[in-house]
Amino acid sequence: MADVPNIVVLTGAGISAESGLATFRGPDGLWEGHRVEEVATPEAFVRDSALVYAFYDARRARADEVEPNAAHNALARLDAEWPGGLLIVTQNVDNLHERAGTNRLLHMHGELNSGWCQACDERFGWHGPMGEESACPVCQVAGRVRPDIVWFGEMPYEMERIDEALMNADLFVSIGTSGAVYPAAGFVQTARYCGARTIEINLEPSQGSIFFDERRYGPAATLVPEWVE
Ligand code: BV8
Repeated sequence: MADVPNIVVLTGAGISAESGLATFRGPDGLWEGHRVEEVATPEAFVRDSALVYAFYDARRARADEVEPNAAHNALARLDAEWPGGLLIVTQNVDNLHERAGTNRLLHMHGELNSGWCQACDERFGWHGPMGEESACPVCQVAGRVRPDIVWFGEMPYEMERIDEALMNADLFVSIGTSGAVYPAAGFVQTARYCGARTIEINLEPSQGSIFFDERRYGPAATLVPEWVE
């Protein structure tokens, strides 16, 4: 529909904070003393796979204990009702957007509830703990299953699809992200360069706040429903 604006929304850990999931770089941002950049890497997985498996097991279990909040629910309403183009790109690996009912969704950094077999290269749903003894449900090989998560130094998923959406966006809204991690942190510049209006909704100014036309600071569970309405 030509006259209805196309929207791209980027979400980060801040949208899940009010559901009770820890963010990466806030006061609670360390996991057992480790920064996410130290644990979420292929090198860390080779060096100490038990630590990396435990990191994701803990987050997978925690994500199952919490519920989507008003911000996730507002985006699901937008998804259901918006007649124009809409793509919600999340950096988050939890499934709170899906559980709120959002369909036009893309996990650019992978998902906690997905596994990836390094023997047969298949991906599949995964629930519960994952470890060195885990067997691939497709090829049955044990000991080659890893979290289906995009680690630092790895290429995020579906970048062509994201770039296409950013180039066609009339509105780009960033919610709950510090703007610390690329390429996600550069999306606002691409959208702006291609003519989109840009809005930042966050608890505090992100590292890219200067690139936004409009900035709304406060909790996502309050500000996102206000923006969607
Ligand atoms: C790649 C999965 C290339 C893991 C993640 C130097 C300069 C520039 C770039 C680089 C560089 N050195 C290295 C790089 C590249 C690197 C990068 O950007 N590093 C950073 C640290 C400098 N990027 C990569 O490696 C990426 N890949 O570049 O590949 C390539 C090219 C060709 C071929 C192959 C490869 C891959 C990056 C993906 C890494 N994986 N996640 C996991 O989740 O375990 S990133 C990780 O950080 C999470 O996914 C998280 O989503 C992401 C970003 O964090 P945020 O979501 O923003 O969370 P954060 O805690 O930081 O902020 C939360 C915000 O919410 C805060 O601002 C806070 O104020 C706000 N908030 C809190 N509460 C609320 C709230 N807001 C509203 N309401 C609230 N209640």
